[in-house]
This record gives sequence, structure tokens and C-alpha cells, in this order.
Amino acid sequence: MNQAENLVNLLEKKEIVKVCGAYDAMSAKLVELNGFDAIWAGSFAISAIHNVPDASILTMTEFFNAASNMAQTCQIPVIADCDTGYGDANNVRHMVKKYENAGIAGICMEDKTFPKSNSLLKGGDNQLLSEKDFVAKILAANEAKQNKSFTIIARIEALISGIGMKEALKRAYAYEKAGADLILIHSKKISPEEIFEFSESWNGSVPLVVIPTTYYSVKIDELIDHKIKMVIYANQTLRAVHLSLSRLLQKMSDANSMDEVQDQMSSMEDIFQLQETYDLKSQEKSIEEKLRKLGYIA
Ligand code: SPV
Ligand code: MG
Repeated sequence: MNQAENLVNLLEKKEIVKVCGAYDAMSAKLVELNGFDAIWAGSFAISAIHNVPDASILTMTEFFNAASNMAQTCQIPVIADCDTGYGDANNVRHMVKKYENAGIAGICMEDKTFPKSNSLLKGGDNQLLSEKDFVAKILAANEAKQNKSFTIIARIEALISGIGMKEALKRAYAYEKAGADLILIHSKKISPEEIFEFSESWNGSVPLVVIPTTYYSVKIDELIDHKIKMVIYANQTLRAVHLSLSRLLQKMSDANSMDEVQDQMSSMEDIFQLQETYDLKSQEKSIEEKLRKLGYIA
């Protein structure tokens, strides 16, 4: 089973699919090892590790490289946050081919204009693309994908942009009709009320996805009760690393000896273990045996 099929399987079998954000291969591996169902290759986190704003600054290739490095190292599905699709429907077609061929399980596109702002940025520019132009992107994504399990998530930004619930629902039905496999309804409110209002009004058959960054107190049970099928913890990984690294570096710059900070970092052993999927010794052995058979080694 490939990762796209794995993701579809998880959606069928689990009450709710738990996805956690990562910004590179190692953070993705840690997400996998800590029991999540899937990995979110988020634009905010990937932009942040390049120290640029999440504002369509990096190219598709840069985001793609990050997501495909994750897919290469992990045994769980990677969902790539593809912002606005890096252009129009033609760009989306090219993008889907690349991402699917790299073993990524699915992509998410949001219905804002290019260049976009991060949805949670205060004073950010959250203009919506026309419904027709976003539907065209979903149609192109569907035409481009080879495996029907490759998941296309349509992300609705009507609540983020302040246009409102009626428009959010209207777009959700349009995106479902165009072939979206999941609808991500995003909100920047500190309570989940508008998300719940959306889910209670939603009569479509496509499952719903949420990113509870601002309404982080919401409980998993409440999400399940409100027909949410996937939850994405998009940027907590990045924020945790930023905080712990900042604190550690502050201490290191004041310290007289590294002895003072040893307990605040993983051991070399911890990192070596993470890389054990590459069992170099047995790989070398297998090549050695083949070289012997070919007569290069006595
Ligand atoms: C991301 O993680 O890049 C997201 C989620 O798109 S948000 O930051 O809420 O826009
Ligand atoms: Mg993003």
C-alpha cells in the first residue's frame, strides 16, 4: 500500500486522524516516532526555518524538497501544505505530478490570492481568490493525479478573511463538487464556536479538517462530536524547538562550561538512534556478499 492509500485507510478506520507539523526530515521522524498518524509539511514552519515570512517567499521547489525529504524518511503519510498552489491551474497540475511522484500522500491548497499571508498573522492580507478560479485549481489537481487515493484538501479561508459563514459554506459545497477529498475549514478565533457552527451546518459528504492553533483548548472528543475527521497541529513542533533552542543558547552564552547545559539536550546517542533506519553495517554486508559472488573478494 502506498502512502496515499494509507492516508485514505486511516480516514476510513480512525475516528479522527491526528496530524502533526514538521519542518524537515528529522522533525518529521520525531512526529512519526511519537505516535501521530501523519505529518503536515507546513508552509509556516518550512518558511520559518529559512528565516523568511510565510508569505509565498519560498519557491515551490523549496517547499517540495522539504516535503519529499520527509516522505523519504517516514513510514507514515506526509500531507504537503501547498499554499495557493504556486500559481494558477496550470501550475497546480505540475505541482500535483511532482508531489505525487515523490510519494507524498496528499496536498492542501487554500483559496487565497498569491502572494498569500499566514492566516494567523495580525494585519495579514487574506484576500480570497474567486470561487471559479479556485474550483479550476481543484479540477486541475484532480486531472493531474494518477492514483485516486492521492488526497486533495481544499482549504477555506472565508472565516479568516472575515467574509463569513455563508460564503464559507457556499465554497465548501463548490469545492466538494469540483472533487476535493477533504475540506479544511480554518479559523483564527480563540474559541472553536465558528468551526462548530460550520460543521453543524455542513451537509456535504466530504470530511472536515481543522487546525486548532488559536483555539488550542478544544478537546479531541469535542472535535469528534462535531464530525471533524482530521486535526492538524500545524506549528507546535517549530514553536517548541524555537523556545527550547532560544533558552539553551542564552544559557550557553553565559555558561562557564557546557557541563551546565548537558541535561538540556539530547545525547549524541539519541540522534544516532534516530538514523538507524539506515543500517549501514547490514547494507555493507549485503554488498560484500554480492562482491564475493562476483569474484571481487576472496
Ligand atoms: C501552516 O502551518 O503553514 C498553516 C497553518 O498553513 S496556519 O499557520 O494556521 O496558516
Ligand atoms: Mg501554511
